[in-house]
Amino acid sequence: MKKADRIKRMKTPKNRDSFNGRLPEGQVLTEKFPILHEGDVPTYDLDEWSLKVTGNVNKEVTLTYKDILDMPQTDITVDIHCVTRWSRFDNTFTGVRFKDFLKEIGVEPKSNYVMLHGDYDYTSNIELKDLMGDDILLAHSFDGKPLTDKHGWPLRLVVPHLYFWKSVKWLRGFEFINENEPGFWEQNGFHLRGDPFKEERFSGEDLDIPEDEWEKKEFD
Ligand SMILES: Nc1nc2c(c(=O)[nH]1)N[C@H]1C(S)=C(S)[C@@H](COP(=O)(O)O)O[C@H]1N2
Ligand SMILES: [Mo]
Repeated sequence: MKKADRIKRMKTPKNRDSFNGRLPEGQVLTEKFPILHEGDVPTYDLDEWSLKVTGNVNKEVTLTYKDILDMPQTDITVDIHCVTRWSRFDNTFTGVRFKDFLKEIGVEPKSNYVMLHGDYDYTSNIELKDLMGDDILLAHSFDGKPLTDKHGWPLRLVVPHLYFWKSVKWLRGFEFINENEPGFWEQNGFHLRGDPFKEERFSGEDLDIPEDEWEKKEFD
């Protein structure tokens, strides 16, 4: 069964503790850290790695990994919520705040929408205003240690206030676009924005869903 269909058919968890509203409706708490993605885990030569900022901006920029590590660093401790119904509390990530990143590179956005790009060919759309909060991080570390390759090393985005499919692993680019266009999962049955506290899981349209990432369960 396809992913969105399968999640739609899952029983909504009952008698759940909402932890005073901290756990969104329809979610279950986990202490493990599930690993979920489409396709293969990339391998990198950091000398060849780059992060690009392109599209409707005052200037396009290409950054090295050192550029990122030289920027002001922030720790965040946040709850994360996956559309497949697991949530995990108190995850500590280290990296560069997106809003600090923009300032550091001197980029002025000329549009309000961003297509996030990750390897290999993963995309997710997001509104610029959803990137500007204090908790939005270009993260290289988890729990004080470099991210594992499966969790997105060398760099992943962390957008804790939206479902975790927006938190692009193996992040390679921010493309400023003029209209809000759907990324990979958003084209495949999932909501354009994805706020877990509003249960914005599905697009409501009847679309073909690609292979279920949840079939190959893995944790660490
Ligand atoms: N590049 C890339 N990033 C991705 C994905 C992907 O397939 N490719 N999957 C997303 C989805 S659907 C989820 S739930 C989270 C999972 O992150 P985790 O494996 O660290 O738990 O990564 C997101 N980021
Ligand atoms: Mo996911």
